[in-house]
Amino acid sequence: MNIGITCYPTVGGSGAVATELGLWLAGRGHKVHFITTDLPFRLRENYHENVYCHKVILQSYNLLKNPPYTLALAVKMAEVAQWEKLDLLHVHYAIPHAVCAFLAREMLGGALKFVTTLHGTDVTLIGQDPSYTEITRMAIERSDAVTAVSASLRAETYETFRTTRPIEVIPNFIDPRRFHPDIHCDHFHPQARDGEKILVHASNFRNVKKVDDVVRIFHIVQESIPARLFFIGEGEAMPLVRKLCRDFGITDKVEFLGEQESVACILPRCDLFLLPSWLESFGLAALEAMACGVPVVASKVGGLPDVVEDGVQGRLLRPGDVEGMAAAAVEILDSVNLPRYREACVRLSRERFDIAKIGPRYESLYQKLAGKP
Ligand code: GMT
Repeated sequence: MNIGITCYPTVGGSGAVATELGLWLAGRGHKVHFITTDLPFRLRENYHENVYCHKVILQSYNLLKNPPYTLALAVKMAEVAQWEKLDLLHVHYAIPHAVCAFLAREMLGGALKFVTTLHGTDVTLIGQDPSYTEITRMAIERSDAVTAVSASLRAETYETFRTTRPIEVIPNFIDPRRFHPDIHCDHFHPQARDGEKILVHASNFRNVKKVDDVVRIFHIVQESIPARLFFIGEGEAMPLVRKLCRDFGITDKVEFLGEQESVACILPRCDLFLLPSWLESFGLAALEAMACGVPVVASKVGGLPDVVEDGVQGRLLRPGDVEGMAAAAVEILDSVNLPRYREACVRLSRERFDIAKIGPRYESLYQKLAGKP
């Protein structure tokens, strides 16, 4: 099949899912056309057979304050659909991508099918802003198929948008050939010093991730065991995070690695992943850590209970319960417990979330929509 994919190319879970899925589909022999403003971040490393990238060019004019992304993307979608004879278009993150796909289909007189995958804040945060609710509801209802990454996100979509549109839950996934505990990378991978345990957090540092609590948790943990904290990513919460590290006097124990192309090279060296978010529709970053044998301490919110079984691959606590999360971290990092947690993480990620099991669900949805066997 010829499959179009639109996602945000910047660092983020929805872009990671879109790109990993595209690579898997390309490996299955489909022609995959990314339609984005930039190369998606996980595509930047190599040349990939069957993968094509169509860049959306944003023209700016004096009259306009911002270049109209939505229109430029819709036009590009229609153009690529026609030229490349797309069987369908799969858009990741409803705002504004589902609206753009709807416009593209209108431009083509209905000759384009599109699937919308809901990822998280497109429903739980931005979608609930009254300025966007109605248009997002329209785009969801007019999609040819809608998927959500967790049952909790599906339930919230029904509640927020009062839609009766069938929504299929297709969970996120990992490729165990890329995310596993024994990966050996040639390039930079920081190490622990003198038997320290490594705690890690990776995200786009938006306020919803509650990264300041990562610092608070780490501050308590390092008082009882030798430990280091790795931060992977960048974003709006960074100034507060750095300030807290200074206030606690722990800057020498915290490494800011910034945005990294290959988290799969860093995670296997870590001992515990912290994700104390306010909201998390799935928690792909936690799943990727688990696939690398790293247990998780996270908030009991959204889709995280589907990814982490409390007490088995890690612990889930109330968001904001810094002391509880720190105590859970110390318990997991105890050398008597850690191997059991590590082993459970790898097992569950492979049993339930291997792309070889999840990818075919998207593939059969596409086949049904495109009317192709
Ligand atoms: O944070 C977002 O909503 C954006 C999105 C992204 O692109 O980073 O993250 C969401 O989608 C991921 C992939 O499906 C999920 O793993 C994240 O849990 C989800 N984030 C939230 O719900 C906060």
